[in-house]
Order: sequence, then C-alpha cells, then structure tokens
Amino acid sequence: MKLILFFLLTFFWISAECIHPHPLDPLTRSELNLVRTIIHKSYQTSTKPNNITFQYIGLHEPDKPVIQSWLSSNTKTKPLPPPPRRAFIIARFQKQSLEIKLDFPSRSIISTKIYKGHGYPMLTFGEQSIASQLPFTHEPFHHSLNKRGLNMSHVICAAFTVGWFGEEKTKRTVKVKCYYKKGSVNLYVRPLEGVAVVVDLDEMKIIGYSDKHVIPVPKGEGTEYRASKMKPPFGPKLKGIAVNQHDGPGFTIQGHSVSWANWVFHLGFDIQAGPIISLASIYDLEKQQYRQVLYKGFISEVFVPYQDPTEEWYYTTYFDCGEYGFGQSMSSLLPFTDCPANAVFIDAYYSSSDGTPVKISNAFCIFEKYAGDIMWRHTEIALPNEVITEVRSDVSLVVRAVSTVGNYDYVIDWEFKPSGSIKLGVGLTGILGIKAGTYTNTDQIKEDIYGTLIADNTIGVYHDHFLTYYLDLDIDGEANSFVKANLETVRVKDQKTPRKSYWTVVKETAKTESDARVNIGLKPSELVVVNPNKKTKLGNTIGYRLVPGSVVHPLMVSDDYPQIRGAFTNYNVWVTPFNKSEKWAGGLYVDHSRGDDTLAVWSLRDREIENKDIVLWYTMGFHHVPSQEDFPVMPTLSGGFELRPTNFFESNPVLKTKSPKSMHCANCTSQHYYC
Ligand SMILES: *[C@@H]1O[C@H](CO)[C@@H](O)[C@H](O)[C@H]1NC(C)=O
Ligand SMILES: *[C@@H]1O[C@H](CO)[C@@H](O)[C@H](O)[C@H]1NC(C)=O
Ligand SMILES: *[C@@H]1O[C@H](CO)[C@@H](O)[C@H](O)[C@H]1NC(C)=O
Ligand SMILES: *[C@@H]1O[C@H](CO)[C@@H](O)[C@H](O)[C@H]1NC(C)=O
Ligand SMILES: [Cu+2]
Repeated sequence: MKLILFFLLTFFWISAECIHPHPLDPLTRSELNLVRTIIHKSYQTSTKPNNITFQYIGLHEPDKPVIQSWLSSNTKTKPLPPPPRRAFIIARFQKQSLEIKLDFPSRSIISTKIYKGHGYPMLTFGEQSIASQLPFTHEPFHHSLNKRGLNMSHVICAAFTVGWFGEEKTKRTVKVKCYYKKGSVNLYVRPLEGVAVVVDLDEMKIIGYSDKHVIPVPKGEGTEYRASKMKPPFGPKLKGIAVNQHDGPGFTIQGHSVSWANWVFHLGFDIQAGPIISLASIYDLEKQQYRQVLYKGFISEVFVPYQDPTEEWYYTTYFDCGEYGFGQSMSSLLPFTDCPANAVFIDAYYSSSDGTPVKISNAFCIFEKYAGDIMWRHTEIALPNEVITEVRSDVSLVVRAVSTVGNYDYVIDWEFKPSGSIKLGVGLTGILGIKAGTYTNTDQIKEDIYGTLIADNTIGVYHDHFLTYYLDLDIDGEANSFVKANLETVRVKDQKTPRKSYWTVVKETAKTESDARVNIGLKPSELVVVNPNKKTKLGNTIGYRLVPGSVVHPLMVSDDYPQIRGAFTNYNVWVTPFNKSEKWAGGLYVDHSRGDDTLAVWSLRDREIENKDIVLWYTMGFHHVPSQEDFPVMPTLSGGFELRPTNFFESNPVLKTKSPKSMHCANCTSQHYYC
C-alpha cells in the first residue's frame, strides 16, 4: 500500500513537472500537435476544397504583470501556479487570414478573428516547396529550358516574396526563380536569369510567366564549396585548438532557463523571430541579489533590399522574419564547427503547413567562450622595488543560432559577460544573391550593372542587411527612461586656461517618442536606458548604455515602396512605450505589406515614454557591396553592438572575479579536438 502511494506520488510529481513548463517556454511538440488536432476539429467540417494551413504558431504569451507576479511568487514558500499555456495561430483558410487564440488547459479555441488589413502572413516551407515545383509541369517553362539547352532534371526552383509596389489590390503571390545545378550544388550562383514564374499561393497555380532574354547560366566550375569534393592544394593549414573543461560546463540549463556565473535568463524560440532572450538578470555581489536587465530581446525584423531596379530584380526586397521566418529558417548546428567542442545543444520545434511539428535538432548552442581576451588588467611600474601586474581572463557565455534564409546564413550570438555587458553579434555568410550577366570582364561593362562582377557571367547584386532588435530593457524594474547624453563642445570664454575648448556631457531625457528617434553618428552621444527612480549610493542614475556598432542608414528614398514597408529602418534607435501587440517592426503581415503597421507608424502617436515601461529598438546592419572574395561562398562578415551597464553597479562588478584556473591539456599539440 505504502509502495503504491509512493509510486503514485512520484508519478504526480513527475507529471506536474511536465505540465508546468516555464510560462515563456516555446510550444512543445505535444502542444503543437494539440493545436493541430483542436483546429482541425473546427475546420475540417467545411465542404470547401481549401484546407486550413498554419502560417504561424507560437506561444500566446501571458501578460507582463502576470509573468512578473508569477516570478516574484517563485521566491516565496507558496509559489503561484504558472499562468495557463496558450497559443497564437495565424492560419490561411478560404483565402483569408485567421487569427486564432487557443487555450491548452481547456483544449479550446478562445477567439477567432478574420484579419482584414493589408498583407499576408509568413510563408511556410510547405507552400514554398509546392510552388517551386509548379514550373516543371508548365509547358512554356519546358520551352525556356530547351531554348537554353538545359536538362530539366538538373533544375531547381525556389519561391521569392515580391513585396508591394503601389498596387490597389494584391493576391498572395510569389515569384519562382530557377537555378541550374548540373556539375555543382551551388545553385544560387547559377540563376536562369530572365525566367520568372508568378504563382498564386492561395490557388497554388501559375498566374504569370515571362522569359525575357537568354542570358548564359554561369558555369558550375569553381563554385564548389564542399570540402569532400575539393582537390589539393588546401590551405592555409590550421592547427587544432583544444577547448578543455575538465570540471564540465559552468552553466546549468533547466528546461529553457539558463544560469551561468552571475547571469540568469530564459532562452525561447519563435518561428518568426528565432531566439528570444527573456528575464535576463544579473547578480549584484554588493546588493546580494539578482537585478533585472532585459525583460525580452529578439530580432524583430531583417530587411534585405537589393538595389537592382530592373524588371527582373526590382521586387527583391526581402523581410526575412516576417516573410520567411527567422526561426523557421534556423539550421541544425554542427558540433565542433558551428559551435566549439564544449557547447551544449538545444532543439526547437515549429509546425509545418499542415500543423505537423518539425524538429530542428541542435537549433541553439550554448557555450562558455574564452578566446584569450582580457577582462581587465593593469601593470604598475611606478612603485619602488615592485612591479604589479594583475590580469583577469575574459570568459563569457554565448547563445548561438544560425538562420539560413535561402542563400544567406546569419550567425546570431547573444553573449553574456560577467561585467554585465550583453554583446549581440551578427555574422553574415553563405551565398550571395547572384544575377547572371553576359560580362566576363569589367572592361566590357558600359552601363550600371547594379552590382560587382565577381565571376564570369556572375554579378553580386548590391544590397543591404538591416537587423532590427526589439529590446525591452527593464533596468532594475519596469519604469525606465531614455537619456541622450550628448557630448557637446564648449568654447572657453574666460582667460584662466590656455585651452580654447573642451567637451562636456549634456543630458536630455526623452519625453515622448519623437525625442527618442536617433540616427547614430550624426552627433556624439551616449544613449542610455535609465531607471530614473534608482540611484547609486553616489547619486548617479542607474542605467544600461547602448554601444552601437555596424551602423547603417537607409539609402533608398523614403517614398520608395520598399522603404515605406521598411520605414522602421529610418532611424537606428526608436523608443516606444511597451505594448504587447507591438512586437514586429515591419508588422505582423509583412508579405505584400504596405507599411501601415510598422514601428514608424506606431511611433507617430508620439506617446510619452518618460519613467514608463519602454522598449528600445535598435537597427544595425550592413551595406553590402559584393567583392570577389564573397564567391563562391562568403567568409563571415561580422558586426554587432553591446548593452553595457553604466552606473548600474557601485563599482567594477568583476573586481573580485578570479581568472579561471589555467589548464594544460596533454593532447593540445595533437591536431584533433580530443581533449
Ligand atoms: C484536407 O486535409 C485532409 C486531412 O488532412 C486531407 O485528407 C485532404 O486530402 C485535404 N484536402 C485537400 C483538398 O487538400
Ligand atoms: C538529363 O539528366 C538526367 C540525369 O542526370 C539523365 O538521366 C538524362 O539522360 C539527361 N537528359 C538529357 C536529354 O541529356
Ligand atoms: C497597442 O498597439 C496597438 C497597435 O499599434 C494599438 O492598436 C493599441 O491601441 C495599443 N494599445 C495601447 C494601450 O496603446
Ligand atoms: C590524450 O589522447 C589519448 C589518445 O588520443 C588519450 O588516451 C588520453 O586520455 C588523452 N589525454 C587526455 C588528458 O585527455
Ligand atoms: Cu549581403
């Protein structure tokens, strides 16, 4: 009897663990299955031929106060039960976009709304792949291939979003472009230029076809990037480097909650955004408590407009989150190369068009990084008979994901440092967007080709990458302000100093949204999110500073259609009051969007942002002028920015942090990573 009771208790305890994930955990495989089952039950009864497709399924997050009170109750003896798990779904059904909210505990749909605005939801892989097959059964396409002497069994097609260029009415269309893979797997550098197939995704049929002119498909030779297919000479030769953690990793992962050194945070996943970092707090040694830094941060949109205005290319202005799904596009990371030997991996799940869960194994990796850098140091030679040298090693914790959106690979890093800094890194690699041309030497070029000739018949088209981060900083609490600490030159008026000028800091607290739109680089200034209600013992306002990097400003004119849709890039920095429904800088329905639901539009309300729960939006990026080194695959181009404590701590928070014990590995001279 006792034994049975024991087993029953154990069973309940375990199942309680299972049904109580962290309220911000991404939807699990079984929850995704449940979504499909519940929604199919409601929509399969229809006699209409159009089946429901799932464009977006994600966590319907509990409201911020609910999360906050659940969190604070966790430290008490009687913690609150976690709020009910819910899902938010965007589905296409009978040529309409449905917004469905679903409650897991009651297994029921709690609301359904038909979206009436402009634009369409994210494209699923399923519909992209069906659309990409359509040309193969289209007679004119066969003709185009014959005309070029191409063998159809070596042709691969892909679907591309087409944007919006002022059309009154739109259909949910994509353009399908095709590539030749005979003799190479590097298909993106071998386009069938001039052939464009317009597909209506709702009807799933071809509604337009054009074959403008025959341009040679760039040759396959020299486009290979697989190590296994390459012939010597190889080089330069690199020796193996060991990563050695004899005592195991210094972090712990429970579910999706990560704790390392003085940091704790939650790592979530979303099909549209990819990684989501929430509830990042840092332990303050002096205050003996964790202090809030970031309530939530993620990449809200990635805008990639190409700069070729010709008929074949003008529409290539992609929104990688809202159109293709930065999370859906995440690649499985390879141990030892995508991440170092000491990395730990986490899987992710999303739903395919028909609602079946798809697993991305090794979607994230988490690892401690030590690259031989210095956290702080000093050598003191001024003391008599004594030289002091103190150095501390810079070890950090990295969360990494890679999104492969078609041809491009984005390496996304969130790096936490014991000093309180959070560094956000972006690496661009993969294959360039290529246009085929007739040129084989720049001498032949007499016109603007909108790109760089990077191989025979191969033009790397000019483009930008804008990555807009959503950063809901809650510096020691929700009520925050945004301060521009402007560095201003002062001309000396009196004669007491030989100096004629100096610079000083003039602080300006943004009252409303319009005060907080900043184009970085125009004026020297430190941009700080402060908690105006908290001061250090010395009286400085505590805060976190945005240290920009990889700054870009859009170069298209502001009334150009892609720039209207991408108007959230008009400033590098925006600050908005927190609003749960303002998450996606380019809007929720980005495909064919008209720019009426962007950050730039919300911000026009010019709401008050002083001493309020605010969100900082930061756009970093790159203008990409391709070069020959980017071919046939591009060496990583890195950029990023930093969030850095400023008067947040009473003094250097890593003063008393010891360098980790240095480790000598017996096998470090070996060329392999066996240690
Ligand atoms: C609709 O979905 C059901 C079940 O998933 C499937 O059997 C049926 O073939 C689908 N119909 C169409 C027209 O796709
Ligand atoms: C096309 O390629 C396939 C597969 O390599 C081959 O079997 C076929 O013979 C080729 N057709 C022509 C007409 O060359
Ligand atoms: C939140 O944002 C949405 C979309 O911009 C807007 O319609 C709504 O009025 C906002 N809510 C508040 C309380 O401002
Ligand atoms: C070094 O490598 C050898 C074999 O490659 C292995 O037997 C030995 O345990 C390794 N030593 C350490 C310290 O890892
Ligand atoms: Cu690029």
